[in-house]
Amino acid sequence: MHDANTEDALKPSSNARILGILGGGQLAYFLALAARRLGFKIVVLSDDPSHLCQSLTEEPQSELKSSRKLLAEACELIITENENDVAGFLIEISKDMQKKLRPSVDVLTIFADKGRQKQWLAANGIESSQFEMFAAQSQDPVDWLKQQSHNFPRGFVLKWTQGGYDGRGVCFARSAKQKSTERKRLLRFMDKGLQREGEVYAEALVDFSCELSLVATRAESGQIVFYPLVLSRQEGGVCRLVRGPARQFENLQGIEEKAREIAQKIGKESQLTGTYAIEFFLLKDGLLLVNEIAPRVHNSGHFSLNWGSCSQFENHVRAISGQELRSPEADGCFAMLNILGPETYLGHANAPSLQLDGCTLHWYGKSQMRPGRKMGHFNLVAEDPEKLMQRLLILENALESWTNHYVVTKGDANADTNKSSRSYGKRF
Ligand code: AIR
Repeated sequence: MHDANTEDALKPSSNARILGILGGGQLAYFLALAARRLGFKIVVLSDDPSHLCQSLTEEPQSELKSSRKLLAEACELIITENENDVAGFLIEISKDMQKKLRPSVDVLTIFADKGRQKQWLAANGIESSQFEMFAAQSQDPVDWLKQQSHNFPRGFVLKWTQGGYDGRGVCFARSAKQKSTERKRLLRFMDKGLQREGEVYAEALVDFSCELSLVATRAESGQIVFYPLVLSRQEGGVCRLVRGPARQFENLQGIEEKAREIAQKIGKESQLTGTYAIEFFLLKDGLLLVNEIAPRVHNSGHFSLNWGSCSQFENHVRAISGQELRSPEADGCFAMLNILGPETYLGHANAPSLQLDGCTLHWYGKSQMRPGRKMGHFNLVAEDPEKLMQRLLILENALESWTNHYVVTKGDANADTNKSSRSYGKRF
């Protein structure tokens, strides 16, 4: 990824503080860009030599390149863009070096593991859906699955505690009565999760009226700023669209206040430093359940790159480096539409081109497009929800044409183009 307009004139001074970022995807890129603006030098602790932050990092000496441990030594502070790498990284580095991590190792240990996260929520009296851990040492998986059908007669979701994101590591068991093929599918999923050195749990399928997300940033001093509560639409476990502030689109009396209270409690009880995101289910009776917490910047906060005075990325860097946070409030409303690889295409892709008022494209420049892969996103702003929805319709149509081009380009007569375009053709 290279954004010539924003990266220019960002050369840090020779004695600048060095910030290490664990991971090198789009979240790392936006973090690196914000940190460079705040005067940091960036070192990316990624095993991927073609990570997305190359234009923003200091070229490390070649002997350092091979070792994340050596790179980490050079950093004053270390942040992570992606909890999947955390456990392995902690093993690589000394206890002393672990002190450089923000949020702290204790916080990452709770929230980087979805099972621990559920247990922590329950222990702290924060409502989330019911769940049951699978004890691989002592329980038979078939018996356990049968038991879950009784525990959750309306269906359940199996989740890996580690290694899941963007729809990976999640498996729906919709029918309580498992036929043998269904059971095999669930057992295969459990097996894969256990092979990843994590655990597996079942959680109740929730009949929600909508999905909401709240991004907040907490400083070490306890100062906290909230981004507006947003409505999110997930497709196949992947975030597709975010709209906000949610209160401008739906009648959600008291819900934003409740979400902020929960966020405040999570931040305070865990002593979390930095930006974090909480995904919620809003039930039909008005109950707000925490779905998942990400102890980092999040896709549902990408709108803040073009709405408000301080992005989730900048506030994250401010928080972890002891700077005062900036309030992100602004007028108007916004949407964020993810650009996902279509189901039938694998290969190179060019950015979509579109001229639309209030619309900004963020194209990540990934070398390969894969089904469901996040290739970029559009941010859209408007004065009011009506105007926003008009623009969103135009944007959505443009994205559908772009997607169809890749479906057709593949030249596969059997490609299920209808299926692919249908998933892009949803109206919001
Ligand atoms: N990411 C991390 N957790 C969830 C998401 N979406 C971001 C991170 C990570 C990148 O997605 O920035 O590095 C991985 O994207 P991909 O397309 O390589 O799987």
